[in-house]
Amino acid sequence: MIETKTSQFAIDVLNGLKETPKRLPSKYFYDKKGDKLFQDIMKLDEYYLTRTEYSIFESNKQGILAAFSNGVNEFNLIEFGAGDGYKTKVLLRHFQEEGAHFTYMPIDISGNVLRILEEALKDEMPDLHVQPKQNDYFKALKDLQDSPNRNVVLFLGSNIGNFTGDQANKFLKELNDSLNPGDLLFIGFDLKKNPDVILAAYNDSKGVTKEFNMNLLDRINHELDGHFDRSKFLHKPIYNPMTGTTSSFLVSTEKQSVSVVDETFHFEAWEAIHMEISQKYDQPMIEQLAADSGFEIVGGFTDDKKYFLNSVWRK
Ligand code: AVJ
Repeated sequence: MIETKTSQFAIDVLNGLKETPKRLPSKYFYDKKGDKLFQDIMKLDEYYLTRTEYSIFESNKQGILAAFSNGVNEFNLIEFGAGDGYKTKVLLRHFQEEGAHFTYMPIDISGNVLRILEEALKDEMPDLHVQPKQNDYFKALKDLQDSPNRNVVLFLGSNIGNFTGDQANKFLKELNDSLNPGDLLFIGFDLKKNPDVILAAYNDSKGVTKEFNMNLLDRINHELDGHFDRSKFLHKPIYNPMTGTTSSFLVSTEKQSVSVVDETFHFEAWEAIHMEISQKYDQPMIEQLAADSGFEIVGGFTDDKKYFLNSVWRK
């Protein structure tokens, strides 16, 4: 399908390529092929994030339920960007076994993802109360401000890491505005660690992450009548231990012109396109983020190696 010049995807891609330095928004990685590639990334030996967060849930499911249900009879468990629910199911299963009163509300922009998840849950946990919401995250939350139950928002997988500091602040402030006092945010942070471990997660030996980045060029070619030749770009991730930012770039190996929709973009040899950031955090950064957005940190769960942290925030 060729989209029109006025689709949000077209606007964001054209604007990004006009900027200096050039950039492409990583949120567009996730088309059908991109979803599949991210599933593959999560299974890579080098990609420790998913496995680590899963193990945190396995080891702390009792403590996590205690944090969520503390002082209330019933809660809404709202997940931003639920995906296939692989990690969340550990919690859902445990909460059910413990007889907790809650409704699971996965939110996603993609109705497709939600339908697949709902079917799987019906099969695996027939007694679970599931209320999927196909909506913008904040619009879905606004409806829940009238709920008598505590809202507990899950924002897992270090998805916050794709935001710049300013974007994360804005997002968390808006989230805080959409909650009631006493509501909780359960948020996953990938922590600063040995830079070699971090870099390997974004520069895997099988080249799946490279494919994940290159796929956006293919998507632009298919959907926006683009003419990127991926053999003329290198995938280059870097990690800055000072700032905790992993950045990934596609670097043009030669001087070239690439047309997209009806515009032409010039690349100098070795000019880079900024593709994605994956922010790594330390304790002071997390405390700052919580304070700036009006939350109080009331708990946290980590793994033995302190690779990842699931932090519990209260409005
Ligand atoms: C989905 C944002 C958590 O940044 O680690 C994985 C996406 N990018 N490999 C991450 C991603 C390259 C991932 N998040």
